[in-house]
Amino acid sequence: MKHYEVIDAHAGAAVSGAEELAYEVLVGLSSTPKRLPSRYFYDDAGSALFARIMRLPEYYPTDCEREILETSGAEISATMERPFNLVDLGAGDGDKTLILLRDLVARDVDVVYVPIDISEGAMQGLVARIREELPTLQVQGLVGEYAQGVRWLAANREERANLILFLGSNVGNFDMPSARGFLGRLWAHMRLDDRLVVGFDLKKDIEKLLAAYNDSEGVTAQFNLNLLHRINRELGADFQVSGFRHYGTYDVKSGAMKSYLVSLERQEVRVEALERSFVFDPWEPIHTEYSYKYLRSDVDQLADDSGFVVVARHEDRQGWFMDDVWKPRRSPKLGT
Ligand code: AVJ
Repeated sequence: MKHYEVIDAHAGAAVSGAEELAYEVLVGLSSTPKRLPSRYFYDDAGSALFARIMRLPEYYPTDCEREILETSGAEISATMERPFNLVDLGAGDGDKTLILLRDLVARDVDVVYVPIDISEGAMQGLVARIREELPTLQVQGLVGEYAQGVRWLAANREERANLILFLGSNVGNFDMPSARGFLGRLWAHMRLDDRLVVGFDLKKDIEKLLAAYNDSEGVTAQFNLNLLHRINRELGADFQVSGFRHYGTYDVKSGAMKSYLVSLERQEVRVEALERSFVFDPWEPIHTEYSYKYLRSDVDQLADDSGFVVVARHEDRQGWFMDDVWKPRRSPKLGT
């Protein structure tokens, strides 16, 4: 295996990235209420904005998870037999994973780092940073969606065990049925000696949640609005981005932070790639993101329902965030 290979997992796919985005925009903007999928936040510009969000004082999840990994990272990687792969789903800038990687390299553990991210720019940045900081570490970066990460697991099952990271409460973007569906698919492709680390943002003071998703510098607003810039760029649309406002709200019943883009006026937006227009009424919302918050009992239930046993649970001092270590609950008769 080459040291710094970056594979474009979308190459050779039946449908191009632009066609998929066009399809999602067609379906989402034709729906009532209108919606757009949050995974399209993460083009190179959006990933750079999210890296800024992670450094905002109000965005507590990153600080909490960093504290957890600094305190318990060695214990988490010690759950693995060696050698192993560290598979990082939605690695982003890899800043938090580097806490684990520095420790593994210092202890000379035989580990291959497999970051997976949909932003090519984020992946190039991450690989360059590792080359600089940890030049002996083997890295195989994949540019693609989570599904490509699952495919990678399936294709490499015979090789080594995997410590799979799904950090940052990325799982919170899924509603409950989709979370069970995705984790269940991971379960089906895991070896019995694989371990999954899932980051969950816990339910807390609603004022803290609202501040984290409506930051005072307006970076989260830019991040949300970038979705419209992206559709303008990639699909030849003519969204007047200044005619929309970011709105982040907490839904107590479902336990989710929900992000919207609200149209401030009546407008008609042409999407050239779709050869059609969409009308927005004044104050009409587009729902763009869920970020679910969990009770510890919700997490127990989710693990059980998607085929896992909780083997360890690590929280920050404030009890705001938690990294859970799960193993697949499955008879060896089903295969390793
Ligand atoms: C990267 C999905 C975990 O939901 O908290 C941050 C993205 N959105 N601020 C989250 C996000 C608005 C973030 N995740």
